[in-house]
Amino acid sequence: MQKVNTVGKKKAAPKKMLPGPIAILTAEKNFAHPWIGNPLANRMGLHVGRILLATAFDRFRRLRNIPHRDDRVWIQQLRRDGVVAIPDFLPSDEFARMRDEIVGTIRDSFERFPFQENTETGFGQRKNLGEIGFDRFDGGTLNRFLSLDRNRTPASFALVRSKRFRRLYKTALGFGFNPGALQLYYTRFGSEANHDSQKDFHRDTFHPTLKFWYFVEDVSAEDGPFIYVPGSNRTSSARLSWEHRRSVEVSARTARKGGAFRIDEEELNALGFAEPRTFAVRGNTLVIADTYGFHRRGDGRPGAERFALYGGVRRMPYLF
Ligand SMILES: O=C(O)CCC(=O)C(=O)O
Ligand SMILES: [Fe+2]
Repeated sequence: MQKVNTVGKKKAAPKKMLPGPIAILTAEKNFAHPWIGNPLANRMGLHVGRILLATAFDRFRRLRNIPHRDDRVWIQQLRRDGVVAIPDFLPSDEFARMRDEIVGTIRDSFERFPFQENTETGFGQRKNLGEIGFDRFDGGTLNRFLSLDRNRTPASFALVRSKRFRRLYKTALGFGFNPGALQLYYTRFGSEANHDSQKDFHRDTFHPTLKFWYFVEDVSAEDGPFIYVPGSNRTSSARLSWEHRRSVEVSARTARKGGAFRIDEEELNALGFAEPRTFAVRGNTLVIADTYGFHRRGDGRPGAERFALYGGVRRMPYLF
């Protein structure tokens, strides 16, 4: 019989937060921070002010980062909708190499670090996998991140340093990025008996920022595709009122403060957005999303898998 290991129950140590008011000028989003989550300051519009200032910085960054003509349609779509899917991103021979490397490296990692059932609820703690990466659960969903390495993953290592990729991602992000922050990303869906809160609509943070997934295997509707509400990256007055209401509510709480606000579908409708778009995509598709817009992880059947090259570079809101 197969032995099922379990990840321990211990909660992750809270991330260190910058002390004092300086945090207001950083990407800090956690309302547990005494300044960020100050109830009076938020009633008076601190949170909304941070959003408006971040939006102004973003506008300026866009003006400075004019897309190359080959990237223009994608960047325009990304800026307008907050999301874009670029199909057939690589020529077929390069794609085949990437797929073999990414799927192979991820499968090999399970030889060395087998799948372990999870007993924690919510956003789990990181579990290191030697020098190669780490696992983290969202409820029943396993996220495995593996670092890129010149020898172990030469094709991925080279892709994220290639001229075309760097140009596209830099223009999208608004400034240079550290390719060392990009990883292989494997997602394995589990049972909803242990709810995955990434499957609830939310926005990650209060300012425009990007994540990308270059999927190397098809992601069907049953494989838990990424879902995004087009246009929800834009800051309307209705959105600002919602943000204000939520900031006041979250500041008043004593627990579960966080900073990645959840939203239900009724509220999304009330904000007047278009229908959410589901990114069931073919392998060789690059999906880029501004996760200030509302999104969620689709409902994958248990055992469904996604294989991707991934970047979640959190942009500093008040830098050019
Ligand atoms: O895995 C996904 O499809 C999206 C999860 C998510 O919400 C995120 O990465 O911010
Ligand atoms: Fe998210």
